[in-house]
Amino acid sequence: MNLELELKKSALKIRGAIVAAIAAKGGGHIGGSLDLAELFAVLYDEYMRVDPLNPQWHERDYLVCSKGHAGPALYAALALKGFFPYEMLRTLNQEGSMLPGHCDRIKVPGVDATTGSLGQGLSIAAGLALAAKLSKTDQRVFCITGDGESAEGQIWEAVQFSAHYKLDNLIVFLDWNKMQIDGSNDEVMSLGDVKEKYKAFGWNSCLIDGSSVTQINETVGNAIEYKNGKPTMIILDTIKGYGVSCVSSIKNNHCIGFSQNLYLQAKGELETQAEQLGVNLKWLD
Ligand SMILES: Cc1ncc(C[n+]2csc(CCOP(=O)(O)OP(=O)(O)O)c2C)c(N)n1
Ligand SMILES: [Mg+2]
Repeated sequence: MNLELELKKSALKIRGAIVAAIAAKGGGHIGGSLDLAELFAVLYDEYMRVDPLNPQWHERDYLVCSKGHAGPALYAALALKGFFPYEMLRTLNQEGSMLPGHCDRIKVPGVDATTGSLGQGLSIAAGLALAAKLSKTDQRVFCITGDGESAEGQIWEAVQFSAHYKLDNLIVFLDWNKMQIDGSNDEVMSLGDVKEKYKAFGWNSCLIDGSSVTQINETVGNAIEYKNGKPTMIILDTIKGYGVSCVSSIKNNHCIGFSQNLYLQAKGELETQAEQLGVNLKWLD
């Protein structure tokens, strides 16, 4: 089996599901969802020890999507893994749906933390990681943060806490897409040398290409194996809206309306990629 190809196929399916769900709603948080497709593909195909038939399994690994507006990406990955029927994605963020726009632990099978109020998820993840240590389980906790989100002071409290408690079962990703809701990070709140900042806080820290399934796969594998008493930060160099050029070329693609025209362009692009990789994408129209 060609692992790289299989992971690329999974990422493409996730991207297709994100576009399908957001198009069904007529718009949503697409930019910061699309750029996480490779990460979700690697995590759910290779590392997350979870059971779609028993989402509350006590010994599962946890994933906290601290940038809760990437709910569409997490839901896409969960639907493709069989946590709930793919067709449910059609109801994303609609009245009465069990799939709210932001990640919801109560309503959505497989979601481990309710997020959307930025800055809080890393604290939840650190608590879960400490609990796993105290319970002497080998559970791993993954957490996804945003670069704009990193302006929240609570992030840095949790960073300090995680180093203090030597949470080497905690692996955190930073979606470094350089953009937030109102513009670039450099305009709104510069992150500076974030890799060095994490090191200075006592973490392992590295920067990789967030669009490379191979780099993500190798780095996560190494982070799981490497136990030096420190939590790990993996900074993902990404492009907001990555993989669908008619979206990534929109200057502010944070949360956009999805016209039929834009949908058809996005679908066309993804279908071309699907043909190249030999994947069947499922649309919801
Ligand atoms: C505490 C809090 N403040 C403000 C917001 C509004 N908000 C939603 S998304 C967002 C930008 C987040 O930027 P980033 O973390 O870079 O995520 P990306 O847009 O790149 O996915 C903001 C400010 C929020 N959800 N929570
Ligand atoms: Mg960002």
